[in-house]
Amino acid sequence: MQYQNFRGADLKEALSAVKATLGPNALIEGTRQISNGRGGGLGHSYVEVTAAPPAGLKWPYANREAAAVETPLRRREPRGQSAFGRGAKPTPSLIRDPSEIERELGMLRQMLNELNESRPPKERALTELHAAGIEGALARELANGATKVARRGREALRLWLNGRIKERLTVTPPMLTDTTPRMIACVGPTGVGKTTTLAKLAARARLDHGRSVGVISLDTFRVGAVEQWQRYASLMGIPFQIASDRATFQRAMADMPADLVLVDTAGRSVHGTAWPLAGCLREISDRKVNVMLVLPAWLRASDVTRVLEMYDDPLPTDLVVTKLDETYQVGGILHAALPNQLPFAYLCNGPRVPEDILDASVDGVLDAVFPSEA
Ligand SMILES: Nc1nc2c(ncn2[C@@H]2O[C@H](COP(=O)(O)OP(=O)(O)OP(=O)(O)O)[C@@H](O)[C@H]2O)c(=O)[nH]1
Ligand SMILES: [Mg+2]
Repeated sequence: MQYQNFRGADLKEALSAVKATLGPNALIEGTRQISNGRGGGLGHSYVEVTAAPPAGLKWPYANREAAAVETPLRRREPRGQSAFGRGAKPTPSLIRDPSEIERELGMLRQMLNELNESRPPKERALTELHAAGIEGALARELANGATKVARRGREALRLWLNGRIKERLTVTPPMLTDTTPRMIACVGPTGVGKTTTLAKLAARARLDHGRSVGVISLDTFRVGAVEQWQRYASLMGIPFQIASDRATFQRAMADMPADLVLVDTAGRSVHGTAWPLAGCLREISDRKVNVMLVLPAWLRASDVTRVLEMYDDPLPTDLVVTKLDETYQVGGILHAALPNQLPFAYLCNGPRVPEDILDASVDGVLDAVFPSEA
């Protein structure tokens, strides 16, 4: 509850300040007589009333002028422990009431919305897209034609933008239930969740769908990477092989009695450095091959472009978005999907194996990238 202090020379005056601001049904929490402790002409005292608005009355209350009598309390002192009442200096508190912070955020949001409403319609569309992390040429492309709908208000504009994104989103058909022999390789920067995603897929394919699954790791660089897979493989009861180049990859494949082969790779830090995956995949002709580019949900548009330049051989066929649980601004990943018509395959919203993974759906991606505020 939002308490305020009101002062007056006497109780009547303090109560009329309460009434002017919070109305006749204000909830009175307490009254105090406060004096500076001096007598005679130096003496000074007043009455302070602590009150809260009645249920249903929302800030900024009825009367702004009267509300200026006293600023709202930052944090209520426990009853009878007011430092001010004991004559000591009140100590400013660093702990703020969460409901107060929420209210201030709501006001800021409203102010920004009002500010946005006063902008030209096309700019309003761009502001909405930028707020979602969609930038530059892609934002301009999506905002094209927004002028008319933007005049119908923010909700209509957001709905329209949602539709514009939806038109261009694609998803990969489910792979784990499809019994076609397949190889799925995960590529992407270091630490984005390639190994974790493949472990989730291995567990799902093996345990939920009873598929025959095997894993080959081309990551012989990261300390502990091999041991991590050995542990996963023995827990799931699936074969695991290590390879470092085309020849060892071929040998590993020859020893791999599995319909679904998952290939783990190391993150690539410099473009042009030795990258065995492309050579390894060229040998594969007897199964479908998916090269899934793994991107964290919080990657910004400019970094997405840089990553795409690094991972151009083999060209990715699908996208996996990880770490959706770590951010609210997810639009950057559309910069990988839309311009390149890359379908989304999986969405990962946590590190737990195998729980935190979902088959991607158009609505799932939209909901993450451009959530409806209705
Ligand atoms: N919060 C969260 N953490 C994740 C998610 N996916 C993976 N992680 C965590 O991210 C960290 C890195 O995951 P890895 O799977 O090792 O990433 P990687 O891409 O294989 O990393 P390198 O092999 O070093 O290139 C681990 O601590 C994972 O538990 C996710 O969706 N959400
Ligand atoms: Mg890894």
